[in-house]
Amino acid sequence: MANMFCYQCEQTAGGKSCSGAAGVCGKQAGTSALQDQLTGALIGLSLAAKSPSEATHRLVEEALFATLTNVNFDDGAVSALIDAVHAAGGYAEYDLAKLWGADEDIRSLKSLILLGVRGIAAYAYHARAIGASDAETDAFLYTGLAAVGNDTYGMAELLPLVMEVGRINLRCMELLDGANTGAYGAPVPTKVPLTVEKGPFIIISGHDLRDLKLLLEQTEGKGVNVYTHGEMLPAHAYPELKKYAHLKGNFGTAWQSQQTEFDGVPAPILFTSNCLMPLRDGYRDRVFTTSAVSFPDTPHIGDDKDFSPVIKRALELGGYAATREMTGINGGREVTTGFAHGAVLGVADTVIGAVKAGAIKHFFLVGGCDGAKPGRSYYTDFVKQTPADTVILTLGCGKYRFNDLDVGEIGGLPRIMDMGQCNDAFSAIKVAVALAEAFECGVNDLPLTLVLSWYEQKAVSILLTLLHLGIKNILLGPSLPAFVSPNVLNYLVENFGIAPTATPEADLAKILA
Ligand code: SF4
Ligand code: SF3
Repeated sequence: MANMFCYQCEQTAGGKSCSGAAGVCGKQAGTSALQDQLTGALIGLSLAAKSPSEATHRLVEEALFATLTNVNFDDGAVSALIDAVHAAGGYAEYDLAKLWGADEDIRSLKSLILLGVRGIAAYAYHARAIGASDAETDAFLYTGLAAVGNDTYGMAELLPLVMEVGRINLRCMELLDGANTGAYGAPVPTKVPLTVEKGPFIIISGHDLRDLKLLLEQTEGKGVNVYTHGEMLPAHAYPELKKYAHLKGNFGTAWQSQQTEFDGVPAPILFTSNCLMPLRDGYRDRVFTTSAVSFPDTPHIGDDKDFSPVIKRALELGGYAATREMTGINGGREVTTGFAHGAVLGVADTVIGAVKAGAIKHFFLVGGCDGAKPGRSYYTDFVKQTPADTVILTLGCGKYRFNDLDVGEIGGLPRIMDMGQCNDAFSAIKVAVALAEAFECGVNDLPLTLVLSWYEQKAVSILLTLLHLGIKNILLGPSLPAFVSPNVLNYLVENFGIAPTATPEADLAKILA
């Protein structure tokens, strides 16, 4: 088996690329080659497609989603997607070796486009699952992929497209926000216990709210409780989901701890999207996947969304014999979520009043992905060291570093406000724009600093959205992307003031100076 090349996520080997027999995430070289082939087929389809059908849009989204970090480890599933893309017209495969071997600046810009398009596709996939789509977003997936396959494109053509990824992703996140709130109601601030009650239960992970809704319907009255995991936590705040009494609480912390947190758990685990890690023996026989997620020899729930095998397994395993007290990483026993744009803007007068009265001096958006690197303790330390007259907005799974901390309140509002999943970054943008309007200034003039943590490709598309909006001086950690070449990094630093995180002490001193 030839060696692989993949550098799409933050934990890439040596900060450069995974290039051996397997990646740091556990992706095998053979799977990586198939994912490259799938991407090549999608590029071929994009160069050929004239007017793709609705079914082709869905296929393209699912195929792109399957190449995100920690989504699909199953060669059979990736091969089936390749066949489907061939059948849809993508038989002339683009050879991704040309991309990986290109001039480093071209490779860097094309990687930003490709990885950003992967991120957009994930959002579009979730939105389409609840019946929402956008023609401009659909069309751009092909435009972006075709650009990656265009060997004549230079900086002049690629740089505007990189920014266009950000604009389209904003549209797509707005679409998903409208679809989620339309289907499940506007989130309301909600306290979520970390305790697991005795008796049969199911853990549901990933980002897909529709899968959760269907699972709640199918488990109702069956004596099986449901616990969210990872990025599913914010689901507790949606009225149409929280109304189910058997949606009990949240299990565990962020994705990178699943191999220890799931060890021996007496319940099945359903993965609806990233982040899935290679399975361990302590829980291998109780994992189920659905949608774009797949793992070899692991039961996969298809489009009929019949979760009865998962429910059956929950009843067989039986759950804990007695209530099990669990905590977050800082020892907290509950977390709060539901501060989406509707909830925050609902108390906008209080927030604006507190700023004008000097009770709130600064806002931080400390958000993004979590991950395994020890350097990610930066985010816990940063939040712990923020002064009492500052507010921390957060989103994504990076919040598990600090969401169980009790850092107090300002004017009756908690100092840490969880706006939702990474998929809800639109909420943060909406709040920032509304604050700027209220204070009659630009977003960059607000007392607001973005301290972002990235891991996978949705974070790439969100970062490009922030740049498209002209947001400056973002702090990015725990390390800079390997796919950003020195010249592209210089461009980002000169035009947007992006900087790597340093230490919480140094960064806070600089921000609050
Ligand atoms: Fe490596 Fe990340 Fe690619 Fe996995 S997704 S192979 S860890 S760069
Ligand atoms: Fe997390 Fe994977 Fe990115 Fe959705 S679940 S933020 S890392």
